[in-house]
Amino acid sequence: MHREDHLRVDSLIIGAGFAGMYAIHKLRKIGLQPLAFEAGNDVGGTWYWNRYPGARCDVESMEYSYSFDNDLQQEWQWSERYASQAEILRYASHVADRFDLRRSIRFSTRVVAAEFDLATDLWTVKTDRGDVVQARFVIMAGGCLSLPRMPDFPGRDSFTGKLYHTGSWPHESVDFSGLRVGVIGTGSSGIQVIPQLARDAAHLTVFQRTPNFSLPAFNRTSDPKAQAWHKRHYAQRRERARYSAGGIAGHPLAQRNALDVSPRERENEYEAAWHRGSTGFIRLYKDLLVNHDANETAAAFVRRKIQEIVQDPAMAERLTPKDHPIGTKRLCLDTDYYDTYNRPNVTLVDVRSDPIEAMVAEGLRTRDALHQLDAIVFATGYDAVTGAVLAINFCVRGGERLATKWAHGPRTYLGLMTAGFPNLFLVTGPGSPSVLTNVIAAIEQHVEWIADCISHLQETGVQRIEADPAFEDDWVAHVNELAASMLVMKANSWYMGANVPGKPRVFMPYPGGLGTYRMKCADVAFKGYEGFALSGQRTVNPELIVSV
Ligand code: NA7
Repeated sequence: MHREDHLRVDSLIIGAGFAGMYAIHKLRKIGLQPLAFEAGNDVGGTWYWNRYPGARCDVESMEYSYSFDNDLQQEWQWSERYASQAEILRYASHVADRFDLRRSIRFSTRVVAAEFDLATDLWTVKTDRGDVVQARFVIMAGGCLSLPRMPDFPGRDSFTGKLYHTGSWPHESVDFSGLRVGVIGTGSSGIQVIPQLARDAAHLTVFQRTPNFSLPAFNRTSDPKAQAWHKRHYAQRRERARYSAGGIAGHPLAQRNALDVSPRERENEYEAAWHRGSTGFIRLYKDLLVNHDANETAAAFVRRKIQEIVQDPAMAERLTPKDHPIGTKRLCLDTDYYDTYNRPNVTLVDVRSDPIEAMVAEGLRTRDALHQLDAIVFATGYDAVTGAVLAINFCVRGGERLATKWAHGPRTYLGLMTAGFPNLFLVTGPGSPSVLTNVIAAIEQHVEWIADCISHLQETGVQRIEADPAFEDDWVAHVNELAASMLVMKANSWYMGANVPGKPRVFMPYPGGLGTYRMKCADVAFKGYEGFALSGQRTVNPELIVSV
């Protein structure tokens, strides 16, 4: 038990996933003594919770890793092209050991509320274990995909079998052999877990609402020569990633429009890109994410592939996405996903034509059938981007609650701060590139900007920073305009909050690309933190800051 009562720290970090871990390291570097609260009992965030069979990153390991320390990136060896959850968690643990991060983290502790006092310029942060800590700065690093969503089907408690959610999977291994298993959801998590469960279970029933586009990952054991080459070129590769749209050096830099290329050449290029096994597929041409006809050439190619792989034409038809342009929902990478539907022990239920009506003792009842199940796996996603932020009662003493301010959708300046809530920094917040990029690259950019900003405040003796509402309005408008000019608005995606009933439909991430965004943030800092109000001279005696 580690209850902290009325401790005061210079900086408090919420979450010890990749964002929180780097924030601890970086803030220490500028002389702060941060304290972090983490709900899990170890580091890793998403990779701590998502332990479901088949969980794997869809960004190549050489890129989905920290770039801030050259020794770390040179010494760590990745065993596969796309790392498994277990390997990424080992990496997170290694980083925590290497930089001695755990001494600043209080585990198994969830932040529940945070209140800012305008009189003292301090946040008071409360946890579910009774801690009460005051902090000058709060850094929200709770992740974009960390609040699992479980649809509220009638009769959920009456089901007598086992229930799982991919986003909060048990730590002990789960044995599905001989069982009748149901999976609800065919997003990235469903697409990864389904082939694994089909192999293990006696029978697998997939409940699909929207078919998704997925490409084969062509995952493989790392080639030592390729890894050595990559390491020799890390400096250039990382720099290229930092200024790329998706934070990934290996993605193609599109030079042409799909519609300017002959159908035969395009087909050849799609075929080659398919075999490269990368979400870079959608960056092959400049117009794929902005022009419907261009997008349709790529979508049609993938639809044909699905029809080729899935042997039963009726099944193939049900698996073929038609209601959204390719890449406007997260493009999935899989291992044997479509082929899984050729197995005799797999059934696909289209819950649009045959909706789930209730959970019952024996399984799931849809309009047309009773599906008898021993276990149900919810792969139903998250209250994404804003869920973890709004799960904490952020408020200003005697003033507004963040939940009220964001009732019609999140509002931030640069995704970094929200007006009216001083000294609260968001890592990969709504309005920043976050989930549209290699998230570790986005995290590094944010944490570095925040650390530079706090450093500047410390040096100039300023104790309060907050976003100017007018700049925030302009930023929100800018993000909306960008999104409106792209095809992303044409999908009912979790980027839009469309998967959570009642959630405002707002395109949440910044779709202009990490490189462009990075330059905007740097420019704002260069101009003396343009669009932020800096105020208040330091009044708190630094000696009151307690070591943690
Ligand atoms: P996603 O991508 O949000 O996928 C959730 C899936 O669950 C999706 O197919 C949903 O269908 C389906 N779903 C959600 N609610 C229901 C109900 N009520 N009935 C039937 N089906 C439902 O979450 P993931 O965990 O797969 O992936 C999230 C991100 O994590 C991923 O993009 C990577 O970045 C890592 P829908 O499409 O909404 O019709």
